[in-house]
Amino acid sequence: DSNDLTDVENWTKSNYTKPNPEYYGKAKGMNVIYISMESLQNWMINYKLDGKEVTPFLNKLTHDKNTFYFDNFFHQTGQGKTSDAEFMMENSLFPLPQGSVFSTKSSNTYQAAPSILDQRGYTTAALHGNTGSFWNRDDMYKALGYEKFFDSQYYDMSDKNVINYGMKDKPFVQESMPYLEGLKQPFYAKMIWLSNHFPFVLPKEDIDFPAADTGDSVVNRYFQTAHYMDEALEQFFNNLKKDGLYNHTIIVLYGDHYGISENHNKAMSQVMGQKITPYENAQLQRVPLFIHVPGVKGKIDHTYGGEVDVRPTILHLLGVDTKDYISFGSDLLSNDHRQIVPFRNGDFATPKYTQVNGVCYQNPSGKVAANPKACKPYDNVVKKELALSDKVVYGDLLRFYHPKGYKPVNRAKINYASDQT
Ligand code: GP9
Ligand code: MN
Repeated sequence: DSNDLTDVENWTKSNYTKPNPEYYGKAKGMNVIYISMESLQNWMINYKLDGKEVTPFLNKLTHDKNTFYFDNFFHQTGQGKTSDAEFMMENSLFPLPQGSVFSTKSSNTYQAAPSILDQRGYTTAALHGNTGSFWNRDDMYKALGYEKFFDSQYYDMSDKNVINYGMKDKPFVQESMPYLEGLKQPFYAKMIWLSNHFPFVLPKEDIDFPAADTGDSVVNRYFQTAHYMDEALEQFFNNLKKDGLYNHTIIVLYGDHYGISENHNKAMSQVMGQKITPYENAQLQRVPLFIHVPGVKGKIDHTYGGEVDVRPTILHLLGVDTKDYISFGSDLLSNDHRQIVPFRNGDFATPKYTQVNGVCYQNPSGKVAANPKACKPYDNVVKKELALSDKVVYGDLLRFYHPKGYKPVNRAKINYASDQT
């Protein structure tokens, strides 16, 4: 009801983080490309298997002069996995405590990043080498305001190009280039990559890295698919440099969620060289976030944050203030950024503490906090945020909310059939 919306408005207004003037609008008018790096966890960055870097391209990118690399960034997904990550990145709302928000709440009103930018003259497109109805994307993307969706109908899905859930990353990159290059600029595009997906299988001819030797074949193969994705990322960056898009495009790379579940703790303890306790498992929920911004000096940034924080970060770089939009995240580059990272189950991470299954641990020792109340203030914030975000989604509250100058998405005008474009 309208009281709920008032609570939500009050909460997000009082938690608004002012943009950092050093970065605000520094990428105004640039294109944006998001890449969902399937299942990539942050411990892979700079990890060496038998002395060999698994992700040499990304490792180099951590030091790129125009790139921000966030190494305390966590996924916040629930059962909706990849789609939950997409939901947070573009709405700055949390996904649902059960089930997939993409599957069950696509008829809601949203004020997602694509629709916000569409109204500022951006072309918006999603690219994914799998059936468009997976995770109900073909319906949800309309609600988010995507004008175009290049799904499997647009790709050559013959056997040589496909493994597991869909297109292998390298042919996906090659076939996506003409679609990206064909978009009227400025554009906002997101690509959902697939090869590094559980159970991490690749055809022999694509394997270019040794498997690990942990006795757990899933964990062993994870290094091979991650390496393959890293090579495809390098090809993609080279393509963007060749076609000239690189110099005026923000590129956001993020790991959507964990790849290795707790069922593999035994192998993971060998990989990490330590026992995987519940505390350690929570630390492993870090996923990499890279933001390449042409002309802006980047850095390795240790700020704590999560997927819900990305929308205000990117919009502020583009010079779009977010104070009129309902957001549960806060700009990672702002000096006022709130370093409390809620997990979807109500636990959380902050620079000082990690709460797991309701137990408060001290960082980085992982010892139970001496003061049993130490986590309580954060716990209150986290519970409140999740509850308010759930009210927005379950109550479809954004249909009653009218941001200044924002025109609602007109779904009837959107058609993703390949014979329509
Ligand atoms: C499938 C891809 C993988 O289209 O998004 O989904 P996941 O299982 O990671 O959610
Ligand atoms: Mn995924």
